[in-house]
Amino acid sequence: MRIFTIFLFLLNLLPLSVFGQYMLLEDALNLDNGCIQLTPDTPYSRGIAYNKTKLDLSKYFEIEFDIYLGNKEEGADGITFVMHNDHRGFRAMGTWGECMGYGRWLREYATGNFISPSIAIEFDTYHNYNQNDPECDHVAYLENGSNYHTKYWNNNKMDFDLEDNKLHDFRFRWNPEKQDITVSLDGNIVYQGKRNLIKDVFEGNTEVIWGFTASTGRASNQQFFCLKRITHYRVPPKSIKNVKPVLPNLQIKPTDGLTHNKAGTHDQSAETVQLTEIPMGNKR
Ligand SMILES: [Ca+2]
Ligand SMILES: [Ca+2]
Repeated sequence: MRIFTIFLFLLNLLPLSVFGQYMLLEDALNLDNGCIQLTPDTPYSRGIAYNKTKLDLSKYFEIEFDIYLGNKEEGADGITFVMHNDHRGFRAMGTWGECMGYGRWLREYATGNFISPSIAIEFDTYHNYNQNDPECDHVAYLENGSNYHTKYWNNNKMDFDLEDNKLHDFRFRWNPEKQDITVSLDGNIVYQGKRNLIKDVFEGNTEVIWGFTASTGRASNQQFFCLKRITHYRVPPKSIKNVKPVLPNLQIKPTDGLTHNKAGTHDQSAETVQLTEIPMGNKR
């Protein structure tokens, strides 16, 4: 019985150790608390961290992280969560500054430095005209190395601020059967979309590299992320409400003095998403 218990314990630990390894590029580095810093609070920084284990898009999965966007409201530029199949593999990176290490300066640039094919969720903390950004911090869905977006989520608050010196709970959920993407931040659903990722984005490939990118420009902030949980299912669960983590939460030591934006807010029952639209080419 005891041996069986130890076996179960090891079975639980194995996937976390597999998912705990990251390839770090440029300014990214390991912090003492088990989190990974993407950029220091220094201008013109760029950091990228890719998990060494690819994600299988033919399976249901949910990933949960804490992200930290800094402590200066006037800072920049933000973090993206990225999944890609770029030919540069674990060396792929995008442009610095407003491109957050993911995208390019203008969506018309075919020759710029960007990650593609890919999808990304951006947590954008700086207003940039060329990317059609609203004037407040926001979350948006991106594809194929373009930071330009026409919709965003800011909780309907024009003073929405992610650089509040707090950890923010971020979840990304993929349901391959329904082809649904669901993203939540601090318990709010901030993006929902239907997309045949394997066929329409990743050119038939089911395995993708994934991780985080971030950069700074003239303005900066410290930016980092911490893995909390990865849940993989061979069969999609019948109801989101019934999803229980297969793996235990990875214990991280909280960074000194940091608290969650909304501690313990994990209620996924609210299924409404309020996206705000900025028409393409909008002049402000
Ligand atoms: Ca801000
Ligand atoms: Ca921006």
